[in-house]
Amino acid sequence: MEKVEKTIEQIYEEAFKEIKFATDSESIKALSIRYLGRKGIITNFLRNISNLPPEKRPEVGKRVNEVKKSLDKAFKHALKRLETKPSQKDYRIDVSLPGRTIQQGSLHPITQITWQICEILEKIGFDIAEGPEVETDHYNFEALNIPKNHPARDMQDTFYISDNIVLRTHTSSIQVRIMEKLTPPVRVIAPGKVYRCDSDLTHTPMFHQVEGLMVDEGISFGDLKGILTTFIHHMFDEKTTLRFRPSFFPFTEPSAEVDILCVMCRGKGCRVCSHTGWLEVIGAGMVHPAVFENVGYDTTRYTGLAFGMGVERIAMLKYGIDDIRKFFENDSRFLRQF
Ligand code: 2NL
Repeated sequence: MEKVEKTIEQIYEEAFKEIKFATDSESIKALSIRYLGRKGIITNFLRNISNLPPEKRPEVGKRVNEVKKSLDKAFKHALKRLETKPSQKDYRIDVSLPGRTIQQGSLHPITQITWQICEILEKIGFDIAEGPEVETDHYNFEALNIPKNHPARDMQDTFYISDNIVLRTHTSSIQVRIMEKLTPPVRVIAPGKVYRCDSDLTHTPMFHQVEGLMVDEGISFGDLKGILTTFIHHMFDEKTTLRFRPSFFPFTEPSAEVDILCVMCRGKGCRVCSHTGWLEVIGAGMVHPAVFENVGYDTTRYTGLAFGMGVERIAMLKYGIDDIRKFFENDSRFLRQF
């Protein structure tokens, strides 16, 4: 008896499982016949009840009828569900869905500003030169009149590969290579990545520079002022005036820091210009005779002007960005804006 009752429960459970896993109405119909048909499993069960002891028959009969009713209901339900759900082969294309787009890339803001700087200087007559980022002590320091005990050589500022090999700390090294190869007149700009062991709100270990060099007979500080004034007026606007302040670089004499009228407050004083009204953007000067000696140029015949600027600094001023690290986080929400 116990066995018979367990079996009807097992059949009940199995039937439900089969209904659940059926994927089309045809298999539901087949299942329905297999369980509830004239020669079906449940029908057979009812027929065999006469083999049970008489006192058990009403109880088991009642249960089998319940199962029968329940399964009948489940088959009908499953049929309805499967007949309204489209099968794999006739899914329709939803023409109202928005299309899948691919994100379009663009030039990095630093690349854009580098190209803009180069374009202006090319129009003034400079050629573009490139060179290695891993340099020898000779090209990065020695030829540029930076003596062995100069602070710019400190382990803190320079990334040393070995005793004699460094990551270039400025793109002047490119210009030294050019001077060793060519005789004046020389007019080159040297854009590129440079490396210094430094990191905070305004410094990253890698940044970009554009340097300029012009060597010929009769090049004067007046030429330097004219070129940089024209450059700034094109890079910003004509109202952006310049101020040349005496300074020092080992590779130029005389040397100057070039300030421009603050592009944010126009000289009134603000947070960006530290309330001075001026922004330091370019270092410049007349090429030091020692540099010419090092590359074999006749110092009695030639003079030269040189200047250097940080691209990130120009980009920050042009776009009003106050943290240099934004350029290198590669957050597409930031980069998309340029
Ligand atoms: C700065 C200063 C400067 C130069 C770069 C230069 C190159 C040669 C010879 C002489 Cl081959 N000078 N470059 C000169 C003065 C300043 O850059 O503050 N840069 C971000």
